[in-house]
Formats: sequence, C-alpha cells, structure tokens
Amino acid sequence: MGQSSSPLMSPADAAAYAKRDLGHFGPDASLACEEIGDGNLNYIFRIRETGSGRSLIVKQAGATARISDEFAVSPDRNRIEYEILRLQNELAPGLVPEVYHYDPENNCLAMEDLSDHRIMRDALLDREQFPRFADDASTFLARTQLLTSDLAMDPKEKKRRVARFVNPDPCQITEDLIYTEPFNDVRGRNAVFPPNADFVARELYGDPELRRETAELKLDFMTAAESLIHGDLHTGSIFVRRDSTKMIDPEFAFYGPKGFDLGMCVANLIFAWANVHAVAESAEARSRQAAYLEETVTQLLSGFDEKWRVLWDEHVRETVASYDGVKAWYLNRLLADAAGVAGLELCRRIVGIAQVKDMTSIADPDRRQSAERACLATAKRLIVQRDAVRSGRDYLEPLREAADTHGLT
Ligand code: SR1
Ligand code: MG
Repeated sequence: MGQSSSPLMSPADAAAYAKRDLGHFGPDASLACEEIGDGNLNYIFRIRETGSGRSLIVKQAGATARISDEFAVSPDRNRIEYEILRLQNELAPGLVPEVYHYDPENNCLAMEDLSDHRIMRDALLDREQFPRFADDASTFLARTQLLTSDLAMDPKEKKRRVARFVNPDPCQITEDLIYTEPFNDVRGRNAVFPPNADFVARELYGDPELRRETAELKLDFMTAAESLIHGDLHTGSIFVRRDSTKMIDPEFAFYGPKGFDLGMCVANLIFAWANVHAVAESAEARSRQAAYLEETVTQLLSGFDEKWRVLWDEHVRETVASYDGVKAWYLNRLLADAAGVAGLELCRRIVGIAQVKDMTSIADPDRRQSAERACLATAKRLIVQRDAVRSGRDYLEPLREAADTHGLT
C-alpha cells in the first residue's frame, strides 16, 4: 500500500514518468504537460502528445492536503481511488473515468483524460444544462448504494471490502469539516462571511436542537458501514457533457451511511439554484436555469427511488429483507440520511474552510448574504426534519420558502 510520501512531481517529471514508467507514449513522443489541479488535495497532470493529441491524466497524492499542510492525509487515498473506480465501473459502467494504472511507490494513478467534459459546478455557474445528468446520477447512486450493501452482497465478502476501504484520514476531515466545525467553530478555522456572522452564531452555533441532530448524524457517519460510498460527491467531483456524466475523485470513499452521496449531490444543486437567484442576470435566464435545476433535483430523487426499488427486487437476497415493511423502512432511512447530509453540506460549504464558488463568487454583499441565509435556513430544516424528506419537492419547498424569507427571490 502506498503509505509513504514520495517527492511531488513537476510537469516535466510527470511527462517523463508517463513515457518511461507507464509506457503510454512511444519513446520518441513529443509531450506537453500542465498541472491542472484546482481541488483541495492533489496534483493533476495532463500529458498530451503533440501531433496525435493522445492524452493521459496522472494524479499524484501528497502526504498533506494541497490547500494546507494542516491536513495530513495518507497517500493511501490514491489506492482507494484506483480500487473504487474499477469497482464503480463494474457497478455503473461508463459513469466513472477509466483508470489504467496505480503506482504505490509514487502515489500516482493514471486515468482517462476527460478534457472534453466540464466540471459541473463551473458549467452550472455558466448556466449550462445537462439533460442526461439526473438519469445518469440516479443510476450511479442507486447501483453503488444498494449493490455494495449487505442486502445485495455476500456478507463475508462485504466485510472484507469494508476492511479494504478503511480510509481514516479523509474520514477525519469529513467528521471535522462537515459534521463538527460548522456548528461550533471548535477549531477556530471557520470562515464566515462577516455580514452573516451574527446569523451563523445564532442559527448554527446557538441552536441546541440542531446540534443534537448533527451529533446523531455524526455518530452515524462514524459507525454505519452500510454502503461503499464515494464520500465527496459534490458538483466539483462530477464531469459533465450534455451526453455524458462521469463521477470523479472518490478518494474519500469508505463504507459509510447509505444516504451520504445522494444528500451531498442534492446540496450542491441547491447551491447552483441559490447562485442563479443571487446573481443579476435577465429574469428570463434566471427562471430558465432555476427551472432546469428544480427539474434536476426532482428527477434525481424520483429516478433514484424508482431504480432503487427495481434493484432491490432483482438483487436483494438477505432473508430478513423480505419481511413486511423492511424495504419501505430501509428506503425511508436512506432518504432521511440523505436529507441530513444535504443540510450538513449546505452549512459547511458556507461556514467552513472548504467553500464553494456558487457562494463566494457572488459579488454583491447583500445578494450573497441572502443566498447564504436561504441555504442555511433550508439546511436546518433538512437536518431537523429529515425524517419527512422523501422527494424533490421536500427539498424545494423549504428552499423556496427560505429564499422568500431571506430576500433571495
Ligand atoms: C482539506 S480537504 C477539504 C475538502 O476538500 C475535499 O474535496 C473534501 O470536500 C474536503 O472536505
Ligand atoms: Mg475532490
């Protein structure tokens, strides 16, 4: 396993590595390489052969996070990413990048170049629309959730898989940044937008009921080895084209709560919705994009529900799962988990250190204040009332109400 830290590559090193060690290009190939990573953790090299245009991505993991040495993160996350991408490609073919090679010495993996796709967060901020996304994402989420669970796997094989995907450092980041710090700033590293400081102090740090619910969710995250989750499925971890969707960057993967990925994905669509309302554009453009996002949330939830029920009928072999009421109980728990995680993700991306452009790029301070408050108020309802959240409408109604209350719409 790639545990030790190897030197970080320069673009020239990465090009030489692709030619010499990966044998991906001929010995005389003329290569151009740039480092294109803009995430919080890793270094991403795109290597292109001049002339033929053939290309490859090499992703290298360092021993600390790219954004700050404060986060020690074992490079073993690179192995986890390689193994889960291969597995996800079997479970949900075509919905993740193809990986070619894993190198534990250099903590690198080599994979398909998806330069003909865009990062979904950026594309949504440019008001692009992706008609395949809800269908693809609901397929990915339903299949990876159910088919990696005890319900559809041999229980011993599932336990071996839990062991292979133990991922302590990324999990600790999630526990701290998503579950703990947004609700008390215990480490003093939150980055609250100053006009919302009193609002956050009152509504998040000062709400005992909310904090109790987040405690329950956190203990669930730490103990519920239910499904092999992606673990970081926000819109910066999704590559899109109008006709294609690829889930990338599953380095936070581990066996965790069954609704986690669905909830994180929905939260990030809500951020795009809030941005559309906050940023001054034509009323027509705004309502067109908001309608697309609402439809996407609705179809994501309904598509997930339908596909998941079919998968259950086809794949679940666990005896107790056939008892009356178990299917409905399990799905309701999953959807409640998802709503709770959506609420947590909305809070942490506004209050914590890993923020999102959907909010930070809103130039007008009053609009940003309103957008953040609308998202935080929605988040609180999703967390506290998560047992009642089942459908897209159950996300969108509180969102529209909060947007009205806080002057966003
Ligand atoms: C220190 S890492 C901060 C965030 O970036 C990753 O993409 C995860 O979302 C993590 O929470
Ligand atoms: Mg990432």
